[in-house]
Parts: sequence; C-alpha cells; structure tokens
Amino acid sequence: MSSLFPGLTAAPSAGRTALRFGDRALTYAELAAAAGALADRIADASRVAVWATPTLETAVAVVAALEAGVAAVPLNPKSGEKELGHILADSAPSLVLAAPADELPAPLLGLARVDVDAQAGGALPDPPASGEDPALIVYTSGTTGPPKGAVIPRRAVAHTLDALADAWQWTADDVLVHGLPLFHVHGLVLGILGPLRRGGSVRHLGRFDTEGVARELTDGATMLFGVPTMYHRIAQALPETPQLAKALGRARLLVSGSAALPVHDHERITAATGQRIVERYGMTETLMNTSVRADGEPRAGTVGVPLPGVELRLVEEDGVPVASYDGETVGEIQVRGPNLFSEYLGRPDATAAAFTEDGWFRTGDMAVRDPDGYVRIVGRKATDLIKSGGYKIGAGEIENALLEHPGVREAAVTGEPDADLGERIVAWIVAEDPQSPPSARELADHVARRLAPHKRPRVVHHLTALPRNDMGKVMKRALSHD
Ligand code: MCA
Ligand code: AMP
Repeated sequence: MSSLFPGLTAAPSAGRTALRFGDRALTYAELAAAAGALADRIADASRVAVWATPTLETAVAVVAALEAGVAAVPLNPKSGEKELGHILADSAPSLVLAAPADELPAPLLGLARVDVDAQAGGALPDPPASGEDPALIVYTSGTTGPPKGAVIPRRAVAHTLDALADAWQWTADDVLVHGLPLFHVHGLVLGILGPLRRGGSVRHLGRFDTEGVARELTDGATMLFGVPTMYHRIAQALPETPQLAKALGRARLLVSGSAALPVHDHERITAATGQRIVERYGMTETLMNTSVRADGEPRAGTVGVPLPGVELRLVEEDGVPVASYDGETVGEIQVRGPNLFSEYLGRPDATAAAFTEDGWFRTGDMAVRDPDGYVRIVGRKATDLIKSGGYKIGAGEIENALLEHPGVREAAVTGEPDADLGERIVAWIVAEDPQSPPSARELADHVARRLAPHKRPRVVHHLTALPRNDMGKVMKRALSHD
C-alpha cells in the first residue's frame, strides 16, 4: 500500500504548513524529515506506544509509526495507573515514544523510551506493503471489563478519510482547527491524519476554548471539528461574544461528532452565525459511517447518509432487517465496509460477538431512517455505556474501580442527562460504614487516579442497599428514576 500521506513527498506541498500547535509548526518537508528520522529509529519495533499529549511530538510520532509500518498505540497522558497498566499489558508495545520534556509515570518506566525530535532530519522509508497491516490500536470501553484494543488497519484509515473528503469536499486548501485529545479516533485520525492525507493543514489549540476557535477561524482556518460539549460551550458563549459569531460565520464547515448534538444547540448556533453544523456518526471500531454531506441538505438531529463504500442497515430485535424508510421503525445500526477494524486485540471471543454471522458489525446504536435515507440515532442498546463529553465510558469499569475503594461495599454506575456533557456519570454507593461514607470528592479522585479524570463520577448517591431483582442483579432503571 502507498503512503497514507502523499503530501509528505510531493514537491508542491513541501513548503506548506502541515501542523501547527501554538507557536510551533512544521511544513510538509519538515514533517517528512522528522518522521523519516524517527521511522528509522523505530523500524524494528513491532508495536509502539505513543504518549499522546496534544503536541507536535504526538503527531510526528504517529506519522513516523505509520510511515515505518509499525502499529501505534496512543495512550491518554491522563490515564490512571490501573488503566495504563492494562493497556500496556494487553498491547505489549516494545517502545514508548514521547516528547523529550515529558515525565512518564511508573508503568511506562520499564519500557524503552524514544524521544521524539520534531526538528530531526531523515529520509522516509519505503511505504509498507499491505493495507491490512495494523495502523493503530485504539482502546475503547465496553459495558463490562477493561477497555479493548480495536486494531485499525491502514486501509480503514485511508478509506474513512477519503470518504469524508468526498462528503465534505475536503481539500488541501482546508485549514482545520480543533482542540480534541489525540488518543482517540476523532482527534487523531480525523483531526490530525485527515488534514495530512489531504495535504492541508491543522492547527491544534492545545486545549479547547472558544477564544482559540474564534482566533483561528478569524485567521484563515476553514473547518472546525468538535464534540457536542464543545459546540454547547460555543452556543453558550455566542450571546456575549460577537467576534465568535463572526468567526464561525466565516468557516467553510463546522463538524460535530462522537455523540448527539442536541437540536437546541444546533438552532442556537445557526441563529447566531447563519451556519448549519454538520453531524457525522462513527465509532472506534468502524471509523466513520455516515455524515451529512457538504453538498446535501443539512438536517439537525440526523447524522446524514452512509459514506461512500459503507453499507448500513437497521435490524430489529429478531434479526430481521428493517425494510422501510419511514422515519419511525427503530432498529440497531449494523455496518459493513472497508472502514471497519480488523479485530479486538487478543480477544477473538469479543471480535466474533461483535459481528453477525453474515459479517455485519453490530454498533449497538439504535436508529430510524427518513424516507430519503438520512439516519436519525434514537438511542443505544446498552444502558451500561455512558457518553460523557464525547468519551465512551463503560459503567462496569467504573464500578470495579469504586469497589476497590476500602469504604465501598457495593457500587452501581449510571449516566444521567447533562446539558454540557451530554451525560454525566452518577455513582450509587453502599458504604462499608454507613456512619462515615467516603465523600463524593474522595471517590471522584479515586476513580480519576486509577482510570482517567473523564471517568470520574460527577454525582455520588449513598444508599443503604442497591435495588436488586430476584436473580440478585442490580436494577439500574430503578436507580436512575429515583
Ligand atoms: C477535574 N480534573 C481532575 C479531577 N477533577 N483531574 C484529576 N482528578 C480529579 N478529581 C481535571 C480534568 O482532568 C480536566 O483537566 C479539568 O479538571 C476539567 O475537567 P472536566 O470537567 O472533566 O473536563 P472538561 O474541560 O469539562 O472537558 C470537556 C471536554 C472533554 C473538553 C469536551 O470532555 C473532551 O476533550 N472531550 C473529547 C472526547 C473525545 O475526543 N472523544 C472522541 C472519542 P484538563 O482541563 O487539564 O483536561 S469518540 C470517537 O473517537 C468516535 C470514533 C467518534 O465518533 O468521534
Ligand atoms: P467510541 O466508541 O468512543 O468511538 O464512540 C462511538 C459511539 O459514539 C457510537 O457508537 C455512538 O453511540 C456515538 N456517536 C458518535 N457520533 C455520534 C453522533 N454524531 N450522534 C450520536 N452518537 C454518536
């Protein structure tokens, strides 16, 4: 397979800016040189971990790994020790790539470290041979147990980015701005690899804020990617920030994804800026499945139509596909196509369970289809998956972490609606000692330390017992409706 980034070696793009993080930037020629030098240093590794801070070094590290044909495992730099320990044991990388100034936590100290030099000079190797070779291993939460590593092959990355280019008329002239984390598909694959595959450029904000968005869109950026929480914060800021409204009004394309953007936020942004936000729908395992097209009719509350090459069907509980496009009949979204992952690393059982017998991937998302094919997501099959701030979080993983706290006898975790985060994580706790239960702060810190801060409960309720059915199973619906 050819390089995922033709712009790295094409003469016309050599002097163009590829990446900008704050006041640090690399042209395509400089990126090719830095990635070439690093690719040479890691060429013998079978798999590398990347300490995925929102920096130039992370982008160089991932590009180098892809150019070397070495699978990269992006790590959340805020991962707690338990989560990090699991990912390292599960993915067994032979090296960790990090920016020279980064201090790595204990679980990584046993691993050989290669510092990423964004100014280094070297030649790119020959492109790796096969599209089926793993490009990335991205960890994603399930309903129970620790996160699973989704193995994403090179052809899925190439396919999804080219399908989005078609849907969004995305070209080398586009300048993307975003402030997403770089250890998930949204921020890394779409937000960094996307512009680089097009030969365009990306400006990363380091961390999301509305001032940065306004500044970059005023200063020539053409596209914005964000999760609904970011657009919600934009919608909140618009009434007092005319320059933000003006900046958004100039953008070519504003894209939201990772969770549903409430229609109210769509409407507030359109009213203040004249822009319609484009929603697209994807998943770590499938990369992108559908999108509202730049040349299509925008419709708030829908995720648009299947992307080129993606087959999508809705399937009812009994396994029968929904034939009608009536805007009413709900079915599970199942997808097939070159955008799909190859497997969960080391988990043939979980991989097999994720597919139907005839090879469709079960997304677990429930939807209806409008008469013209627009997909409208209406919910999720599993109540034990929570989407908070655009992060997918398994209730079971947090329950297990809470149970490791000495003051906790029983724990159940649910998600409840939150205007900012979409859903917030709620913990229901039976304390070992009801007279002195652990505080909400203590439990949030405990989870943040062991897993990651975005997995911490935002609300804690103390109960004398969890509601259970005759089989002893916790009845979460009874909890949520308390
Ligand atoms: C707070 N903090 C703590 C604690 N409490 N740290 C340790 N212990 C604690 N007890 C820190 C947090 O780490 C954070 O630090 C800061 O305080 C604020 O926390 P929080 O309120 O959680 O963060 P936020 O500022 O509200 O974050 C909102 C956000 C974020 C920026 C929208 O949720 C986000 O970046 N979401 C993006 C998720 C995403 O990319 N999902 C894509 C996956 P600090 O401020 O330093 O961070 S889905 C995907 O890839 C699929 C394919 C798809 O379709 O896209
Ligand atoms: P993740 O596993 O973190 O990649 O998250 C994938 C999940 O995010 C999907 O299964 C959907 O539930 C959700 N998702 C992504 N994009 C959208 C969207 N535009 N609207 C609603 N849900 C979305």
